[in-house]
Amino acid sequence: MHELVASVIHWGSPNGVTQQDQQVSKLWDVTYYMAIPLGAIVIGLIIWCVFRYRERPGDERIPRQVQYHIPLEVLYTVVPIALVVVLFVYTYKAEDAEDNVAPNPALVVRVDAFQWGWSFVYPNGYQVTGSVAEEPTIDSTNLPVLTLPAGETVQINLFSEDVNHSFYVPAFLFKRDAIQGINNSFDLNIDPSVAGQRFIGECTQFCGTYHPYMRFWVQVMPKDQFGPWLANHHGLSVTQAEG
Ligand SMILES: [Cu+2]
Repeated sequence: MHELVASVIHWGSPNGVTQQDQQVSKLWDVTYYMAIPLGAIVIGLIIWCVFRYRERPGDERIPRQVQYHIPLEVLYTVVPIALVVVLFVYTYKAEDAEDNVAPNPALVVRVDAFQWGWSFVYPNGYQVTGSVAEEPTIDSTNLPVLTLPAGETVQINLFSEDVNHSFYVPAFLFKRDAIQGINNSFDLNIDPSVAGQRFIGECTQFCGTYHPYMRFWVQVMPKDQFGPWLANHHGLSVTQAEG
């Protein structure tokens, strides 16, 4: 409950935990800093006009008709264009930060989305597959776990085995669609300060009956522990039912 309250009173964008999401966070902030004064001006003008220029009893004059007020027209053309340009620049920067994959990632993980679950495959053959149980429950915490190191470049190669799904981790301020036949790649550099924590992930493309249960955990591991941990799981295959 206190998390819900904190998220409501928190100012600005939620805090992301990856290097890539910094630009997304900035875009979010800029949008709010522009939208709030703009909304205040528009709503303020409406309220002012409604009261100041309302029709009074017995007053049937038509108000003064204004046409071709050049300064006003320039203002309401230039201001929106400027706002859109600013949003475009920040959007471009955010997209760019997410889409640029580093040439030499420290780790590459293949992620397959399917109806209904996830499979995570590591370069040494370690594979985690979690699928929704016969009778899933939304409260389940028994979800497939994607374990990732903090402080290193991790490349995710995202695939779908059937219909369209979407890989979404709210704490990364980022999601990407998983589309059959397409390899969508992206990088994650998770902040070392969140090592040891886990974050919920979910599918955000409606993909059929059990779509809402298609969730997973991202477990963040300190960089030095990750290597030995992964070596320990060499060639292992873990299957679990969630729910
Ligand atoms: Cu899905």
